[in-house]
Amino acid sequence: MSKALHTQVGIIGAGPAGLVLSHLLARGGIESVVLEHRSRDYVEQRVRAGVLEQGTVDLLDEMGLAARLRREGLRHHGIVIGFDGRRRRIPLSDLTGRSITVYGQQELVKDLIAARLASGGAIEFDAEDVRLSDLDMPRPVARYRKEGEHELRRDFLAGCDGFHGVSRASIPPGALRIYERHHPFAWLGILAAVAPSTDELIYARHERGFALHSLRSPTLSRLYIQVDPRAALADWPDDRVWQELRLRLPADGGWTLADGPVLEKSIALHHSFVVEPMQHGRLFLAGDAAHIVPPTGAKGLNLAVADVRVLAAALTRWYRASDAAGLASYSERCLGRIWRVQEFSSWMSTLLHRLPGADAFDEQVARARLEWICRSEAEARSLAENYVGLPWQ
Ligand code: RFL
Ligand code: PHB
Repeated sequence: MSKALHTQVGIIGAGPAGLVLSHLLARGGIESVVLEHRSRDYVEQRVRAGVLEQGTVDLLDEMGLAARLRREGLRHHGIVIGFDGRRRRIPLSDLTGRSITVYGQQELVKDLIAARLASGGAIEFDAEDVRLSDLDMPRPVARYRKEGEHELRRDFLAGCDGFHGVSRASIPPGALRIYERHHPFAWLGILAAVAPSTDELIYARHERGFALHSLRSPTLSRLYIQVDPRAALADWPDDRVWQELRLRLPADGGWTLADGPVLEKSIALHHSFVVEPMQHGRLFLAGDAAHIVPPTGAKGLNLAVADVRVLAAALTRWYRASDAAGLASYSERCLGRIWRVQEFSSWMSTLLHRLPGADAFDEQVARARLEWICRSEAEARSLAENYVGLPWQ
């Protein structure tokens, strides 16, 4: 028999991790409230990820949350690797039987918010100055300000508030082990109102640096170039970005890149980070609050969803059967996948970026490595398996 289900879980952050968790908990009959310090409009407009693994899409489908994603998302069966001025295709679906879907993170966030509110779920936007305490107590506390001071006492708190959130920062520093690496490059990303010049993502290595042509819809393109981590947006007027993309993306077979108005432009530093354990008392960390990967493998959002899938199952077990085993092993279960993805993301980054100080020798070795991946089915399959996503455990 399930216990009486009062509002049990406080979730900090209405990003993919927090929102998917609130849906998964609702499915298990567990009530939650999400505290988000930004406005609804802000979180729905924030441009970020684009690639969803098949496992992520299947989970959303199973939960009845993928209707628009299925209609508007672009299902891809391969990616293109560019080097030496040529394009080579990695046939993801032929190699793995699985696919990826390109769908903007902000579109997914819109869908998750709308569905949660439509089913009576509680999301408090504009919840300012969130503070967490009593993490070791049976009922930890989240306080916040929104037209006055509020206090939430819940059975559990889920810290889904991203890398800069308050959750991880509320844990006494000595209680966590941090693993971290700052990479010597960044991505300048643009969202442009122009039909994509490609049907599949192009990841290009070039001696001037990495470039990526991604997509959002039949009329929207998403593109990235590797820039110096000290670069400022002012250094990169739109014309310069398009010119650099043209130099770095392979133009074999007379291929050309169409440009158009730039709707958004931002710079993201590359950072790898893992915190262990992903729990302190009754606070559980999930998604970017617990780990960051460089975006080259397109994994951050997918990892966030994988975490909350494990957390929701553990919490459901606790409420349904008074069984704490799932909660006790939450961190360990998640960390296996996280470290695998860290390795893959670092490997993809090293494969495709030009490191500062790299010389002609490094370029030749990188070329040979890419050539081998495109020639050896075993190498290509390894890339494809990791890229489409590991099966759930
Ligand atoms: P989020 O999305 O950062 O959401 C956290 C939420 O918490 C709120 N928040 C707070 N709320 C209350 N109180 C506080 N003190 C708070 N502090 C923060 C924030 O406003 C926000 O709403 O974390 P989450 O949910 O863990 O999701 C992680 C993903 O957003 C992230 O990993 C991905 O965007 C990474 N990523 C990609 N992942 C993929 O799986 N596929 C991709 O193709 C992909 N491309 C990317 C990416 C990340 C990028 N950047 C910007 C680093 C491309 C780029 C360029
Ligand atoms: C994106 O479309 O935003 C995107 C695609 C692939 C990546 C990272 C980001 O590796």
